[in-house]
Amino acid sequence: MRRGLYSEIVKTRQNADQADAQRRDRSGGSGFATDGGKAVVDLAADIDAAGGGGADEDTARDGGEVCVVMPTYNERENLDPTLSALLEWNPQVHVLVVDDASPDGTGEAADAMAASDQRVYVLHRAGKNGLGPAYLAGFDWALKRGYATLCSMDMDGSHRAQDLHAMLQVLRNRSGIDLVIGSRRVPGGRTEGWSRYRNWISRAGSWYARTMLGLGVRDMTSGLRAYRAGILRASDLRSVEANGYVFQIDMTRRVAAAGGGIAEVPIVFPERMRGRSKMGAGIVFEAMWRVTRWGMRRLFGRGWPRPSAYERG
Ligand SMILES: Nc1nc2c(ncn2[C@@H]2O[C@H](COP(=O)(O)OP(=O)(O)O)[C@@H](O)[C@H]2O)c(=O)[nH]1
Ligand SMILES: [Mg+2]
Repeated sequence: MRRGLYSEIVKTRQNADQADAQRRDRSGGSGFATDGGKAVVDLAADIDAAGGGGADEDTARDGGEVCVVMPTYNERENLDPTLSALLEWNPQVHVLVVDDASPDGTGEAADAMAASDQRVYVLHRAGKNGLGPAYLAGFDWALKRGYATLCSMDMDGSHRAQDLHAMLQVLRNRSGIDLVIGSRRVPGGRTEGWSRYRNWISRAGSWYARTMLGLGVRDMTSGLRAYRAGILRASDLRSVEANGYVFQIDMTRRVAAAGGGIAEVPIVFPERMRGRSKMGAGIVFEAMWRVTRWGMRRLFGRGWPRPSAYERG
């Protein structure tokens, strides 16, 4: 078992200071500890194969229950290695590739994989329309088909199959958890191949979102996640407007607002090896203004700016 694995369970409105205090209280042993009714859990006991060999018998219990939604835009060369590793570590999951008519033929390559592997499905969309809408279309597809667990994962090699395996074990073993976030920002989690500057920007962004939204989650923008279907159904996805990676922040606050329990499990996040990032200045700007707007509304009341349908409801 990997040492030092831990996570925090973050309940609605628990703030970052409380989470820090709780983490200090915990003396580093495994098992379960509580502080003032708010649970802080060492999840190492739930993760028995992370960092080890391939899939174990636990994954067999996923049995067609889990759908991993993977948005793609120009990821043809990443498709085969990423899906192979995913299905080797998690042989019972199903995968939905959501492709926005990639010019490099990712969609056709995914179709070919779907034809030879019954666990793989492809959703074709008309054109590049952003990460948020791609995830929403994928979640809608999977919820309609009755999957109990829906995951999100990038197709660029930055999200490791073994980390998802560990996260699914936590979701399966902890009944109070509705969302498991693969986190670069809890002990044991890290990025690889990032400059100090990029790490700083990423940390500052998560700190800003955490503070503005009053949530204790350390890695707000991570896209490697596992949700229980029920919490997604309770989170009114129709009103989501977020387009870029701020989608992940929006989903975090919606799960918290719906009363969902959130756990962060450490992951290693290597830089993509092939292809190009689609992140640009517009996506960063969108994250800034949306988080600021949500935070202002939280801090100064529901009247300003005008609430969206979701927030009114
Ligand atoms: N369907 C779809 N997928 C996208 C879009 N933008 C990014 N992706 C995919 O989302 C994942 C993360 O994107 P990436 O460019 O790596 O973002 P970064 O990790 O923030 O640099 C990758 O699998 C991309 O192919 C989009 O507009 N539509
Ligand atoms: Mg990436």
